[in-house]
Amino acid sequence: MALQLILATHNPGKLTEMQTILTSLGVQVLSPADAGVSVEVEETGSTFAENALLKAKAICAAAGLPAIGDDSGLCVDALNGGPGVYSARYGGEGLDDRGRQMLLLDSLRGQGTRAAHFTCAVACAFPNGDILEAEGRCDGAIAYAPLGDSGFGYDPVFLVPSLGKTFGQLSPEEKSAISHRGKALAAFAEKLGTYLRK
Ligand code: ITT
Repeated sequence: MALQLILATHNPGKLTEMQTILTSLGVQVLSPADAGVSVEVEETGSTFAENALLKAKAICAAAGLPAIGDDSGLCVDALNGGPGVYSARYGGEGLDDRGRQMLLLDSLRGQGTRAAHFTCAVACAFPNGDILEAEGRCDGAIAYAPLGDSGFGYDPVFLVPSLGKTFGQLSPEEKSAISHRGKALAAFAEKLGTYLRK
């Protein structure tokens, strides 16, 4: 029987991407709602990896099943790596995705560099205490205006220079082939394969 993993996230955009990628790798995935758990995890870590592990451990403990957490964000060179681990909270509670995109564009006005990268850390916690972790990164630049309406979060303002398109202009398959999340989950799948063969 395929391994069952709970996706420890409340973000519908992430959930869809993780579901598609992990299902294609042969993992059977459940949302926290499918597993009958709802846990609010305080993201107190100072790194993506620490926060991913906090989410995975909390859901695993609540459900008694293996759980995988994703902590990710956009790191902008001209903002000294920010908003980074604070990407979801950039600009405060009152902003939606488009509000955060516009704030980012405003804060880069007049800056010499628009270089940026996305990072994604995933951590999988098993009920026996075992942990598997992986990370992925995607380099790019911040566009001058939002383009495209695919994806979620900062996708419309994240430009992939080699494609001349933003993540918001890519299909889910095109994004996952090069994205931070696609890379982190591919690295995770390799580790999971080795772990399950042991
Ligand atoms: P969970 O903690 O419930 O998983 P969250 O949205 O709070 O959901 P994070 O703390 O990891 O998750 O914040 C990540 C933020 O970074 C997310 O809300 C987006 O704004 C942004 N982000 C991460 N991956 C992204 C992607 O692939 N495309 C666009 N924006 C992304």
